[in-house]
Amino acid sequence: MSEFIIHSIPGSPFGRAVMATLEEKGARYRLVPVMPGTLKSPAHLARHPFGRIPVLEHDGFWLYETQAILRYLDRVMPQPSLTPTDINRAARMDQVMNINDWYLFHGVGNVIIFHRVIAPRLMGQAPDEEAIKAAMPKAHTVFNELARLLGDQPYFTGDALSLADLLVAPAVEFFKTTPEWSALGAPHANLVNWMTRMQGRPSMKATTWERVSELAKAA
Ligand SMILES: N[C@@H](CCC(=O)N[C@@H](CS)C(=O)NCC(=O)O)C(=O)O
Repeated sequence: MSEFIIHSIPGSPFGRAVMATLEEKGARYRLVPVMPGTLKSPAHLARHPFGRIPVLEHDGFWLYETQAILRYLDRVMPQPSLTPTDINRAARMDQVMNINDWYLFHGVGNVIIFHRVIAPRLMGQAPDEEAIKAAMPKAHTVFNELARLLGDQPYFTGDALSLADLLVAPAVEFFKTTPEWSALGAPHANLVNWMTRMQGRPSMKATTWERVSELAKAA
């Protein structure tokens, strides 16, 4: 199997989901770091016309959109499978992945995590407390719903890890580092235990911001 190349920026939860999936598959991959501030450059727009990350390159095949990338990886390397065979469980996986993209990221993660983690760390900016406060009602709905869907299962689709866990965990891990976690995540013991389970997986340990920054420096 030829090497997988990921164009991404250390710290991106979407990029981490791709790398964690590759780790779960035991695949050989290489990070090509995209420099922050160059997402709208002609060079990057040629890879991703919407100017985002991550982008996957494999055997001359180029692909962007994290869900499409994760499903591609699961098809091209079928073992271990990260998609349930049961139709209802597979539908649940798809649902959780869309909750990640539509509700956890848009208006919640891209506000709270941006202002609480990314802007202070990368741009030296103080958090915009008003923006964070305004995002909290939607954030509560998202975390309540994730906890409800997880229920008493070890993973979102049952006993086995799926692409849903790998997409959501990098985003939720960021929340754990914020003061908002005490209101959003901590009240849900099942979500807390799931996060601990995910953070204990070698795939997550191999793709922390620090580890991916080291890969970027070595590239
Ligand atoms: N729908 C895209 C979303 C990717 C995305 O928004 N990535 C963020 C980084 S985590 C990004 O590129 N942000 C740049 C920007 O908003 O300009 C996917 O699933 O890949």
